[in-house]
Amino acid sequence: MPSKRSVPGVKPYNSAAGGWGALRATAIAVREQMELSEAPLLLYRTNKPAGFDCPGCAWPDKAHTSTFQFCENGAKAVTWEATKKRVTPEFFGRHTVAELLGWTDHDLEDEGRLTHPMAYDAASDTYQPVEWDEAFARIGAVLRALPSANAAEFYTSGRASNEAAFLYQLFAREYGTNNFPDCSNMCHEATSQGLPKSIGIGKGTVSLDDFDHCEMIIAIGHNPGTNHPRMMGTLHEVSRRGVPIIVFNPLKERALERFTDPQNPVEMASMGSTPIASSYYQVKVGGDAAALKGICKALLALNALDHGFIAEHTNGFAAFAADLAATGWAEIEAASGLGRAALESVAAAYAKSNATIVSYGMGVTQHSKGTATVQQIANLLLLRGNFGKPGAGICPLRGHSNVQGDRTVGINEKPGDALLEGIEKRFGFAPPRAHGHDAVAAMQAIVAGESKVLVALGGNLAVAMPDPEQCFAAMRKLDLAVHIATKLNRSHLLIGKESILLPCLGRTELDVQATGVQSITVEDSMTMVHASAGKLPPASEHLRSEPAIVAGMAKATLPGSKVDWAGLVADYDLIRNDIEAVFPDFKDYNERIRVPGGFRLPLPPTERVWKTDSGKAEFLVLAGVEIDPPVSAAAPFRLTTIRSHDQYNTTIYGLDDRYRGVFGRRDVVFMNRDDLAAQGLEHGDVVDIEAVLPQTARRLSGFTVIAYDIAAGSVAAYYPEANVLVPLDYFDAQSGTPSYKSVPVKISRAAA
Ligand SMILES: Nc1nc2c(c(=O)[nH]1)N[C@H]1C(S)=C(S)[C@@H](COP(=O)(O)OP(=O)(O)OC[C@H]3O[C@@H](n4cnc5c(=O)[nH]c(N)nc54)[C@H](O)[C@@H]3O)O[C@H]1N2
Ligand SMILES: Nc1nc2c(c(=O)[nH]1)N[C@H]1C(S)=C(S)[C@@H](COP(=O)(O)OP(=O)(O)OC[C@H]3O[C@@H](n4cnc5c(=O)[nH]c(N)nc54)[C@H](O)[C@@H]3O)O[C@H]1N2
Ligand SMILES: [Mo]
Repeated sequence: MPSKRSVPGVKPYNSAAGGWGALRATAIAVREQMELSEAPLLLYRTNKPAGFDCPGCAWPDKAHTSTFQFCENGAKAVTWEATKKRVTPEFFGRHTVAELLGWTDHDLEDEGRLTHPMAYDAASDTYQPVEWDEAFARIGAVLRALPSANAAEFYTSGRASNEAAFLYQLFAREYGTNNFPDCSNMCHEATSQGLPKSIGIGKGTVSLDDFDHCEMIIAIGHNPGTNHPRMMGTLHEVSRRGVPIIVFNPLKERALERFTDPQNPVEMASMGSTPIASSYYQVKVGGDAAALKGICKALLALNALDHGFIAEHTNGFAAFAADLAATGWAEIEAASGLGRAALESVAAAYAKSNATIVSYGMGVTQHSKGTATVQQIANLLLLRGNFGKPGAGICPLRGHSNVQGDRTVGINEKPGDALLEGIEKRFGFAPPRAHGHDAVAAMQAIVAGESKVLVALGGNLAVAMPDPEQCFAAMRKLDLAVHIATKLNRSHLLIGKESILLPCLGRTELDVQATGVQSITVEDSMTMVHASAGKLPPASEHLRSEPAIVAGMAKATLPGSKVDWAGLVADYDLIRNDIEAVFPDFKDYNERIRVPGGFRLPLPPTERVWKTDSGKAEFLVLAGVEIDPPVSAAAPFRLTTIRSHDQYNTTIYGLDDRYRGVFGRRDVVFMNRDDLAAQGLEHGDVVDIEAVLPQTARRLSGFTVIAYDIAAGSVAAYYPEANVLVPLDYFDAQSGTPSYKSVPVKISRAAA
């Protein structure tokens, strides 16, 4: 949308996504972080059978044969880790923690890779080098002195391998707690909690092959051009097959409109592109459940159901249909922002498709009723039997590259009996049974002064969570924080009594242990488990692998441990044998990961087997259409928080958001042109954004409002800058996921 007023750093982007711009950005990422000579080989090894798994996203690759070199945001993730820049003890000697706290998130991480274990020294307000054994001994001493193991929190960010995550949960459970806050709690927990009740497993059911056979895709609330870049190749192929792709997204996202595949020589040479969405519905923020109910209601009216499937495989249809009958079109239209005719046309197209995939991301999960909304997607698919047949199924787009695997191997604050019994049988200790903390509960326990130690296997918890004011203050109340990390971030600088930074190997790096070179394994969004082995020399000789660091902490904490920590670290095959013993689904684990592409874990719904209480798939009713607290005259807009093209969660690679036409800045709020006019505002005005919720007042000042093609009544700003507007206790009660994408706000011209 062109505007007459020129706003610094805002310039409409008129091309297709991908294409030469993506190649140019890849080259810049390589140049800024690496020596050019190494980069081509490194990018070539990404997602190859003998190479390493891209830490950028969890989208699978066909037998790991992709020409990954062309994935712009994958290249950013890889080069950011494989950078030549270093954060050494000398760096920490030169900068106090107080000074570093004044740096931006981008500047902190851009200093490069951590090289040495460090411990905070209060007298000088600096991190000082420490020997590994001394660090482990200190961690062990503090953990052993805690009055209860439940006063410690063991956070996992989803880059950790299956091997690291398995050892980590084993350590925490032998120590005595199920406190496993996890990045998944901020992300796809609505999927993990919602889908088991619907279809018996909290994971997606499609495989890449299904995209070759589908007759329709409905894509809800995800931005693959930025966040699942390798999915663009798949969508490009599907679109060229003539398959309808129906998008629900409040913002016009360029990659969902049209895309030039850098791997397509003809498109590249001719400056051509392929349309992606066949229809693009700008649903209101938080309006997806209403839209889904509308499509289901229209489908019932068309009588285009798979009655045989419903009768044989499902429960609860009558109650579901009754609720739809009682839900009026007026309320559906008001909540979704979409007209009845539009939703009826989606239903008509859906009725014609014999195999439909619904994909979705954070636009669905990060709402007060995210779990129930995920279940509405399952309902829609069940109506036409879209499980257990080629080309059909549900496709949650996972976040971190191994977040799904971490959960599979035991990072779970509410462990089931099978897991607990499996551990007891294999290792001979009785793990705790009481449920532990998820991410919000962990932070609340730290705020309350009940939890005193935080161990973080990766991530940037305090910045990723809602409400930095509370979370930052909470971190400063800890007796001890331990951060296992590749790069420096703000969570490391929020220091209580003691803080220890343990630098680890990344995916790209060679991992050599006592028995030789090791590989790790990960599980992608489609439940494929495969090996990953880095080849680069480690960023520093002092780095240790994540499994080795976890084992080091465990040995120092648990003198009488039943686990042979040193033996497991010497040979990761032995860790995989233990995983297989605890989780029978990993049968022949070591043999099967030696096959290129790895293997698929069982997914019962693909065989129309439903591991629910009833043994059937369940239609689950979401009463009403509002999934979030309603907006009001006092707070007429609903704010969603999103990722720019140049960031990976809290890692800010750069300040551009190319496809949305924002350059060199992140202090903007996207708003519909009519809404701007109605507020008496103009494109480029400086505004204050105020969250209006029963909790304390929150304000973000000095943001620039820009006119954007976004649904009326919806506004968007970047995460993590906008996290100050999200209260810590504002979350989906069923899954604990913060409602990051649903803050009622008012927007007013900034006071002069
Ligand atoms: N390059 C890169 N890759 C990443 C990440 C990254 O930060 N950078 N993060 C990784 C992680 S951990 C995750 S979880 C995923 C995140 O991947 P996505 O789910 O794609 O992430 P978001 O940017 O949070 O939001 C996605 C989309 O939801 C839309 N949206 C917002 N609110 C709503 C709503 O109420 N309804 C609907 N229908 N849509 C809405 C936004 O306009 C945006 O297009 O990506 C992973 N991959
Ligand atoms: N407002 C708002 N907030 C959100 C979201 C949102 O959409 N809106 N999204 C949420 C989501 S989906 C997620 S997943 C969370 C993300 O939360 P986290 O996973 O906690 O955050 P990241 O930014 O991915 O973590 C970055 C840090 O991980 C470390 N790191 C990188 N690679 C490795 C590695 O290989 N090993 C180890 N040990 N450390 C490594 C680096 O030190 C880096 O600084 O944020 C959530 N917060
Ligand atoms: Mo995520």
